[in-house]
Amino acid sequence: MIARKTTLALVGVAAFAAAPATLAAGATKGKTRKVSVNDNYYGPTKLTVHVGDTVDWHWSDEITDVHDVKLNSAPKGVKKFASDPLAAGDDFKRKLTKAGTYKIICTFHEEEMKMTITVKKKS
Ligand SMILES: [Cu+2]
Repeated sequence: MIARKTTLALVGVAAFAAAPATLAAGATKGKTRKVSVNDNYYGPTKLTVHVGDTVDWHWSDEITDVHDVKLNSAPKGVKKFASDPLAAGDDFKRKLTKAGTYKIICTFHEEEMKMTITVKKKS
């Protein structure tokens, strides 16, 4: 168990060292979870992450329509966010720092294009 922890710590240090200086601050903890933005759906539509993780929405190269990412409902105290309308190849990232349920919609296709993110406390 101790050996495993040491290995993980070393991996963390290596990742930190490899990160560009602009990303280093605040990037030491938490994972980045990718979500693809497609023509009228997010993939996946349900995602579970941990407090401190970053969600990286990536607009797929194949899309032909414009989409956005809007935080429609969130745990109390979380500031709402919204991306600009973006197109193929773009990214929008947000670090989620409070546990709870986050509901995301695309304002252009809000009837069909939505997702739910569950943010869990670290155990
Ligand atoms: Cu959309």
